[in-house]
Amino acid sequence: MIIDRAEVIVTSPDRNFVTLKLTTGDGLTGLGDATLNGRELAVVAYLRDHVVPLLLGRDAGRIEDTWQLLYRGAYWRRGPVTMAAIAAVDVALWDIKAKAAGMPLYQLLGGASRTGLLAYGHASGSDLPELFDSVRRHRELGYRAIRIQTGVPGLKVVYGIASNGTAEADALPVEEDWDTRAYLRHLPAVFEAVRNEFGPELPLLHDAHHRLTPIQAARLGQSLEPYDLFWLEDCTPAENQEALRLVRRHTVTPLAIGEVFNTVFDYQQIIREQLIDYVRGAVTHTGGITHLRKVLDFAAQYQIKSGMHGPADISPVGMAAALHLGLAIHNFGIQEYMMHGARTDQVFQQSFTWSGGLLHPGERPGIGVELDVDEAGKYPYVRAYLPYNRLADGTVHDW
Ligand code: CS2
Ligand code: MG
Repeated sequence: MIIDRAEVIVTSPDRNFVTLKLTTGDGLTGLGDATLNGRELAVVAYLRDHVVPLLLGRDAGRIEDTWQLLYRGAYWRRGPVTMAAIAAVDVALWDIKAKAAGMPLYQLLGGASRTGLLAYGHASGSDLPELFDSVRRHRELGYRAIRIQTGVPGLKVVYGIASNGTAEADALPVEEDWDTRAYLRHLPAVFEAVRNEFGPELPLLHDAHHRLTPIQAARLGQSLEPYDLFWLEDCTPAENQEALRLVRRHTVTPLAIGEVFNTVFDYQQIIREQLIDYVRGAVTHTGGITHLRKVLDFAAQYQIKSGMHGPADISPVGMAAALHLGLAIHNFGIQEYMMHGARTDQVFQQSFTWSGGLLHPGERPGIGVELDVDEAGKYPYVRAYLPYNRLADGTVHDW
């Protein structure tokens, strides 16, 4: 099982995806997702220029050793670009190992701890009727848990609508507007209306997307308590971990954090002090199966569960890796699941199933995803950025 080919494939069927494909001398292939939304080509360069030369000739079976070599051997540690590249190598190696064993990856990770993974989707609308329609559509699609995002009176856009970025060759980031006080006034009434319409059973989630100060987050968590949220996500910018102590003192609304984290070190304080309830890390952005598993095992000691990031900018390869890990661990909480577009599903042939609101990675050996290189070649990279926010006075704000 010597690695003798490593290709970095960039394709943009519905949006940009970066995939690492490793091939061994005996013909086994493994895929890893290296997509970093809006910064895709930085990971491509890191892989092609710095990582691929280290992989050729190595034993594909030595997953932990390869991980440590790429992490420690670089000297410059952590960071989203590095960790996305390491994640892609790691998942590709697990894919190869599981194929060599003739097993779906979750079996190598310890076997299934459940029959399927509860998943949530994104409902959004600029006003209540639009939001209710979106919730109903998600329920028709089978979702048994739903994230609620809504327009705020006076603001131009609704955060939470999936976008593929601006698909023009010379695209620049879109500017959005933000007003925290208007948002805090508006949101509790939205959740009250959703609860009245859809009843007490439906698990509801909300993402504040790093926009609040600690005291604003504390107030929001408190004001949403009557509506029994499954979680409030990214209530404050995650860099300031101590901020969560203040939030926790004031609210029992469960908190989810971590989609922009890359390593266990980012979680050290918030797990040890039990400042969160769900770990939002994605396999793709947290150093792969090898590293995210360590984060989740650490979290398990504190009854903190997984809530892996699963937006459409994580490719089907990254999603498949998440499903195998989520099926195997004991402390699975929920999986975010936004369906990919039809072109993406043609480029990436997948084995996962979606039934009764539950995801399952399927029984194909490996992670269960194959990349159709000819299809991928039809969709070249398109420059695309995430949007950013400005307040009414022009100040740049967290998006
Ligand atoms: C969001 C994401 O899914 C989520 O919770 O926060 O849509 C996020 O904005 C994007 O994945 C960024 O790439
Ligand atoms: Mg989020």
